[in-house]
Amino acid sequence: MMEKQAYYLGFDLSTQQLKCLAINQDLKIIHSETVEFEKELPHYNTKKGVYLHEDEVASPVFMWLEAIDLVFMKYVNSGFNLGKVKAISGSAQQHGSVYWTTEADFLLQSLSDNHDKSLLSVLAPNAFSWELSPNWQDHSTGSQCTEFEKKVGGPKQLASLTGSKAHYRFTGPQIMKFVGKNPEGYERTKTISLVSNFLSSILCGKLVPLEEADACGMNLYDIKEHKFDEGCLSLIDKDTNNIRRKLMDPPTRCPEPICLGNISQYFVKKYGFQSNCSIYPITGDNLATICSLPLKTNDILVSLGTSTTVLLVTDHYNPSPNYHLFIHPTIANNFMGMICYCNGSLAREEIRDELNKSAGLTNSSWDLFDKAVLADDIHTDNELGLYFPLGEIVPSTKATYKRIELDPKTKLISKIVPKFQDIRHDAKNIVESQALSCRIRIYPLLSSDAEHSRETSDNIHTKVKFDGSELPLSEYLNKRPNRAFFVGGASKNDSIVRKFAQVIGAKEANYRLDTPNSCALGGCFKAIWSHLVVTGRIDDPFSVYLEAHFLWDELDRFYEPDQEAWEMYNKKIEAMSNLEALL
Ligand code: XUL
Repeated sequence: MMEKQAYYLGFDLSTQQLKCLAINQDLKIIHSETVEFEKELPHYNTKKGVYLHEDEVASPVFMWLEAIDLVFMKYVNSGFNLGKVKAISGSAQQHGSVYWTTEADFLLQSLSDNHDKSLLSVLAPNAFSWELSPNWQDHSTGSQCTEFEKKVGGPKQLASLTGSKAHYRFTGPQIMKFVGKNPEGYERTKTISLVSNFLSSILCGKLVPLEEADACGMNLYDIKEHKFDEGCLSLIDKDTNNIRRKLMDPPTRCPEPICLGNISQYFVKKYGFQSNCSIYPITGDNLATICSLPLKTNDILVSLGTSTTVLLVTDHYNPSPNYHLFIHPTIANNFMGMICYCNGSLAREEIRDELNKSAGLTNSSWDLFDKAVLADDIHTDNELGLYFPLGEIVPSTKATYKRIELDPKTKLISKIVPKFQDIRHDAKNIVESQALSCRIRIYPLLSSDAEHSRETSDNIHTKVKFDGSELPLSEYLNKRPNRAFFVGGASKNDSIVRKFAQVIGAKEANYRLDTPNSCALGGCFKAIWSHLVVTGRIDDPFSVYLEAHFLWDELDRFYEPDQEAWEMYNKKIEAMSNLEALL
């Protein structure tokens, strides 16, 4: 059957590598190729894909051009028939910007007649007004961030307008810094793209607009009005029409599957694509990650890596300086919430190592740690600990450790203690408090129709405060996510993921998945769904399509919701608020 021959590609242009993943029409991964920047393109002399000068971090754009040719070359060399690819989308590291000259569009279009050359040789000499792209790890825009917040009345106002308070890495402050440092460079810049529409522009062989969801990572986009904010734009350029033109305003709206065009003849002639292979807007990596799983409103995704990141889908726009909100790339009238923590696996590993050391072990086995976390005879009901070997974002604090004991009756702090009975208690307490922190901070993001559970009369008047906002405790007992999806290294660890699932308390199901492909796979799903809608084969919304066609067998449904276990942690919320107040 014709349909059986259809392939879809999803790119992931991340900090350290360019990946290109292929799926077939059954959503099965059939091929993958990767270019690792530091290893395979060593002549750029990057460290893990970036240049680092004090607090400035940037990537060479030319390296990305070489990587794009190289990844397609690898596909061809593997015998993969790129002629069967119907559509391409993908993901890119967020916030980075690329600066193009007036000649760029002509040079991109001239690629069609230059398939015997490389992208680098056609574009590098004259298409870019700056050969670098600021990276999300950059920390050099402190003064610009201050200006952004001042302009709109403070961090809260900026978050309310753009979905986030000012962040060093966000594109608005980064462009403002570029203009200040290099006014001639800005003058020579005709167009500024994000990394996402840099990649789609190369694939299309013409400059294509920003993608709206990724544009929410700029501190420039008014989320409610779906347009750039004049005040924020004016910080970059008093002539706001000028900067607006450079940003190719307006961005492509989400979640409409808008086809940006067909793939450039350069790739058709050089690598064997069909001329009608369609390119769909590429989005940011976190946004693509939520498209890689069948997440719907009030579902959450917890990434248990070096740091912990919580992503969730909500139809409730409740912005705050403590987290991020982006327009959802594929689900209408929904947003992606993102909460970032610094302390994740490193903090847990510290306790694991101490525990092993105390038992005379020198290895890094998780056995003792796991046993302690799940042990019924280690009682932590009246204990709570915060373990921040690194400074933390939420709650905002410098590196610190704090342990408290609770009064068994009131469940309020009875005393601060230097340590617990033994390190096994720390193992249990660190996982419990990390999970409890996620649970508390997810709450304000969930939509108002999330499940309402029973309210007990004794908590109606109790107020708790987290990250500067005070709410009745009962509010925290009202809402629960529907489903929780756990990914990242520690999702393999039964005890950690089980405890997280128990404390967070998703009401329908808990799944886990160990995949290095989330971002690229989200791109593949965006490509296939967009293409099927645009060509009139389906008219399902993205979430309906993915729910029906997702390969559920690849997920591990591991812990069935347990109301009682969830309720147990209700009793610790007030103490957690008091403990954080001590920081
Ligand atoms: C998100 C962020 C990072 C990059 C990584 O705000 O800065 O996740 O997108 O590629």
